Amino acid sequence: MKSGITINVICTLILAVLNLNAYSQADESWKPSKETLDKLTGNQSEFNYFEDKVPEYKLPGLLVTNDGKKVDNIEKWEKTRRGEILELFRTNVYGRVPSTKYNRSFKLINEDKKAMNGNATLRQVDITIERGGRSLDIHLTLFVPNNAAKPVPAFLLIDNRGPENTDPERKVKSEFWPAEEVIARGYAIAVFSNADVDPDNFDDFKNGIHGLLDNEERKPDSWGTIAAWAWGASRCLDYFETDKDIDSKKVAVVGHSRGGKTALWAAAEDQRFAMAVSNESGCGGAALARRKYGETVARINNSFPHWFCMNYRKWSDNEDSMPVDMHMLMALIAPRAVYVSSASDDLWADPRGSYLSLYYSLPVFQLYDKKIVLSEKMPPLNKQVISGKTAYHIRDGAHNMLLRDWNWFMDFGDTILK
Ligand code: GTR
Repeated sequence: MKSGITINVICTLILAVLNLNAYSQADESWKPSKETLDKLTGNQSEFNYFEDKVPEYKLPGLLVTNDGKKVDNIEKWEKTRRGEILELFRTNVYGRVPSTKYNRSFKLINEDKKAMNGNATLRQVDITIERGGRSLDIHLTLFVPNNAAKPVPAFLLIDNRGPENTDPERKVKSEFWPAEEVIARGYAIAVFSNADVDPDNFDDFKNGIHGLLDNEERKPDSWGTIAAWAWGASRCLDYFETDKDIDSKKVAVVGHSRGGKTALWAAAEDQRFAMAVSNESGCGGAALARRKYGETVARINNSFPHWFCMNYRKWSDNEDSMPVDMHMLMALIAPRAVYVSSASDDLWADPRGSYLSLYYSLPVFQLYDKKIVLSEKMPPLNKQVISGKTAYHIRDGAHNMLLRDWNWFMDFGDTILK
């Protein structure tokens, strides 16, 4: 009898320990698996993927003006520092949109009030940008839920993958733009192709919107292709302002990878966006440049010479002299909402550096809401972290944007946009 009790107690203890382990393992801070590291570093990669090889760095001050004055309230942030940082990003990273005048018009090309088996209304709208007899069309596809009180909040995807992910007829479905699932949760979902605004190749800025709006010779701070795509997202928002079914004050701009870099810049430049979602955006997006982990500034300038302004090349192998780092880009979105997400195998995009960028931007979010706090520790795998207007997750798996990511975006959206 006695030994029965002892065995019971031992079993209970073992179970408790196992349980504890299961719990603590699930909640452990994410770090790259050995397998992933081996795969990436097997051939002696020229890029760093090891946390202990990240150099020491000092981030530029968020809350000190260019002439050294302390910024300790919302007024000083909004009147002085925010504008300074925005200018620093225009000059040194993405470039400046020209002030060229143009005409903009919207044309409803197709409407189907019984799309998605009657669950949604489809609208296809051409946004025409015209100047001096030449023009360019941004083709916007929009689904609005039929069974939801209007106006509804919306997710707008900057699509960098191609039309097979965004079929308006819904014959082909893709998790990259999971329209049915977003509609089921009471949001409108929209998309435009980045290539409509500017083709994703280096042609000396002759084609796309650059060819239409650039006047003079290009300058070191003339807009690059990411700035052009971000500008395109704002033109879609112009349309939403005219569509009575859409709550244009509650639009989240979403992007993956190069699109994720663009989503952050779009929300920084255009304060009408209520939220930015930056999925696996990495270098030139969410990831802190000074960590030099995965993709570097030199590498991105070499591989994609059209994405940034020419001044950005000054920071190739010279990240520590750059007057900004990406925590300042996050801060430009405050007090609006920002979602950063990563994938566990996608070390190229530096998950840790992307999270830290959000973390180091918090002093600005906290000017508006002291209750916003995140731990400096990396969040666990597959567990969303939300604090006020900031959110993060790291999903297991490869570089991609999946329904699982979207579900987390919408969970956060429910706390911000509804
Ligand atoms: C990669 C690039 C990344 C990222 C990615 C993508 O080749 O190095 O910065 O933007 O493309 O957009 O899929």
